[in-house]
Amino acid sequence: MQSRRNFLHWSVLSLPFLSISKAFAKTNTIQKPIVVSTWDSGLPVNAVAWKILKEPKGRALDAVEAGARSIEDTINCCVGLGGNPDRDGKVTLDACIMDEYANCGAVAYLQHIKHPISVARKVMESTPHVFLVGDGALQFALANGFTKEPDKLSADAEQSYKNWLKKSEYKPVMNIEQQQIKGQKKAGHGPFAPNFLEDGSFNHDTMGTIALDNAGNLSGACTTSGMGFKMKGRLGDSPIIGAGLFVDNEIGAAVSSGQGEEVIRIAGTHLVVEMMRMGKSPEEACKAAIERLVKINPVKAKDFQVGFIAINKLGEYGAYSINPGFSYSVTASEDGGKVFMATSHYK
Ligand code: SD4
Repeated sequence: MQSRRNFLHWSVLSLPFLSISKAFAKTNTIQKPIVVSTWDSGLPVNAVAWKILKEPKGRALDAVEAGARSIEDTINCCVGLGGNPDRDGKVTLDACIMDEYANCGAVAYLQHIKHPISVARKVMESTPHVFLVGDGALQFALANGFTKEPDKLSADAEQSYKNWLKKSEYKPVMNIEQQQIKGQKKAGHGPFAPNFLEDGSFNHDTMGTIALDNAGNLSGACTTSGMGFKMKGRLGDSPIIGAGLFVDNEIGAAVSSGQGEEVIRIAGTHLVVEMMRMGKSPEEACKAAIERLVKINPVKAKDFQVGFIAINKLGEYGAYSINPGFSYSVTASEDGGKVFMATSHYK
């Protein structure tokens, strides 16, 4: 591992293939540490990650896991046990994590466990596998000291599910802008605000976090309860390495949020990282992946949302989405971080 590290170190110093923004080119500095998360609800997640990242030896992997755990603890429509259930009323969780050595771990269709991201890390670190699902993932979690939580919906999720049952129609609602147009209450895009809409519909709010630490290493985490009212057994992109999350320590990291089926179709985050490898900036790389999606499905793309965020080895970051409304949070100093709106393909 040591020799790979050295190689990575030198490959960063001689990065002619990465497009370096003017600011960075001028000072020749690398912006690190830095953490970037999906949505504005990512700001408090970043704050948790930052506590680790600001330490000289703070590791990006620990930071992104801690951030993900913090939102799994909250009631949020799309992350953790407080999230929306599937159409049978069961909350099933998906998560994955990836480190600087291309180690990765994932769980999906996991029930009763508060911190799927930590189970994913345990899969990564103590099994010969990458991905455990369903009962097997639960069994593994319990055998490794995770507590089985009761099968109970949060109050918000229960209300949301009851409303949804009135029509029982699977219809993902795009994020904030459309909802505001419809005159519904603004979805919970404040830090940790619940994310349910009055009519029982829901918002995209998977938490994806990518970070570059002081040692110049990248890691990422992605955690979600998936699309609310999904079919039993459905997985989205979030737990799939290369779809919901991808990290290549030589190049960069990317994570997605939105309609998972569409992201899987293009191996979305892998594509973003490969675009950065070819010389695109993080935003250009996210844009290229979004354009791929739109090209595949120009008619339907107006009606669904996908957003990517990315960082590269220089700590440059960027995002892009299909439709307006995809926000992301960036923290690179003690100042508490900033929320940005991603540029979108459709305006
Ligand atoms: C999924 N990508 O399950 C997730 C959902 C999501 O914000 O991102 N919600 O398809």
